[in-house]
Amino acid sequence: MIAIAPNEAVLSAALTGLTAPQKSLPPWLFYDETGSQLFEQITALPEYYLTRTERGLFTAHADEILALAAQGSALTMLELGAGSAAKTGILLAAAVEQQGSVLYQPIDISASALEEASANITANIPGVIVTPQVANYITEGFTLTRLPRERVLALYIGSSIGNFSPTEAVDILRNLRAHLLPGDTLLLGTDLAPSTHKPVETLLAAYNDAAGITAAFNKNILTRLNRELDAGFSLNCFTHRARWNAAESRIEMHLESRAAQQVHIAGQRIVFRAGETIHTENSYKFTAAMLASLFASAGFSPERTFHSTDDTFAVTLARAV
Ligand code: AVJ
Repeated sequence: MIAIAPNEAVLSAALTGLTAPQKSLPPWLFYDETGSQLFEQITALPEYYLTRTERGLFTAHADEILALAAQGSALTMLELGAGSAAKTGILLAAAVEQQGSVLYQPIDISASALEEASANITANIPGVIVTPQVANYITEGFTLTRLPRERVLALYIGSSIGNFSPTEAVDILRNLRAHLLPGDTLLLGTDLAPSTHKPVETLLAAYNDAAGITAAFNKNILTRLNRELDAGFSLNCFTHRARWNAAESRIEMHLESRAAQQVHIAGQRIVFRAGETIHTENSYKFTAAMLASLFASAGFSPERTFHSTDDTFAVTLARAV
């Protein structure tokens, strides 16, 4: 076998996370080619209501969202964590309808997902000019191209922001805000906290589907570390777990070690007790108060929130102030 120098970001994330008292891995590690494909499969699962609910909101309100964002100007669209950009097509098609053509600047950590997104959009929505950027928008930053007299509509949809703690989320939106001018807008998609009409069971099922796709998505992080860091995890020695953490208002995904075991990464021994977990993801679920505080802290003023008819998911248009 040929030794390939490991990706430094992957190695350092793995060592940092797996040597802490509560072992963890950052969720961006999910999105290698297989992980991005598994996530696409998740978005089509009956239990995973988030994607189809947000798509319904875009279908119902695209024109109103764009009119509010544009205020009579033309728009350019930036998207953080675009992935396959399947839902974005609805907004892009509406923008082409309104202004003839639109510059679309998707950013994603997965090159394969972005290539697919660009090819799909270019083929299916003439009038969209796509300028993809492969980047980890958290650690690397990104560039925004601004055309004369155009306003920017930044998309951060799919409840991607839910992966981050409240302070990290503020930092991400502040950093985005720094790229924008007053009058530009952010469209933020957020999954909502449990309520009388949204039982916790609905949330848990969305992260522990009957077909086992979410379990495969979670375990793929170990497959990736085996491949890229020669880690030697046995996948069947770990169980997928989804938990509701009410105090933090988040779903947590963990990989639970079924037995005492150890692996080695770059010469470092990682020891697991039976029942010990690797915390792989947080998925925050938002209340109105959480949303209000997030926007206020990041320099945005929310102008309109569109709730799904079942009130499980919301998209908010907020203006940079
Ligand atoms: C892409 C972060 C929005 O938290 O719902 C799906 C990722 N994890 N199933 C989410 C995910 C497990 C997803 N986000």
